Amino acid sequence: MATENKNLSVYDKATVPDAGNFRFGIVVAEWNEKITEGLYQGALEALLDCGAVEENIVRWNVPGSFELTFGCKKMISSEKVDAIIAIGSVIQGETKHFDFVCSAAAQGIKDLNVNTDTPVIFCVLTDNTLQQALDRSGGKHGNKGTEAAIAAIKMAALGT
Ligand code: DLZ
Repeated sequence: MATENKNLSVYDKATVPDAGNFRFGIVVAEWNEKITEGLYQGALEALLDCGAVEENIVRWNVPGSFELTFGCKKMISSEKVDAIIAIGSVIQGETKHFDFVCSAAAQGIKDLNVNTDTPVIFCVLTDNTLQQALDRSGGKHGNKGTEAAIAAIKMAALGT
């Protein structure tokens, strides 16, 4: 199904493992704060809806999406979490920064998934406009944070 036709907030709870036994990390980039806070709320609500306990959800902030990899890496080494959701929003501007930040975040998070035993979910919106980001962080296309939370629960449960 094409991304623009998919509502990111829709999930079938019957297919999601109980999140009650897991501890989750959420690393949130402060750039484009309105968007990343919307993503965070979507992720938090879905984790709680699927049985996660609030005390078992730890949140850290980092300045921008470029710093998500380091934030997640430090969280893996200092907090005992079963899965991490990396939240960011990169919006195309006038400069080539967009390409560098997107590719650094994607590559960095991919590397963590290859090199560590803690799954890190890529909840980074990469949009051309602010409106597209709003549409996917609690707007007309739902919330990518919700989708990321369901992925985090499924990955935490993998192999248990
Ligand atoms: C510098 C920058 C720019 C231009 N755009 C974004 C963005 O759209 N989203 C985002 O999360 N971060 C952006 N940043 C900041 C970088 O991620 C990073 O925080 C700085 O370059 C400092 O390393």
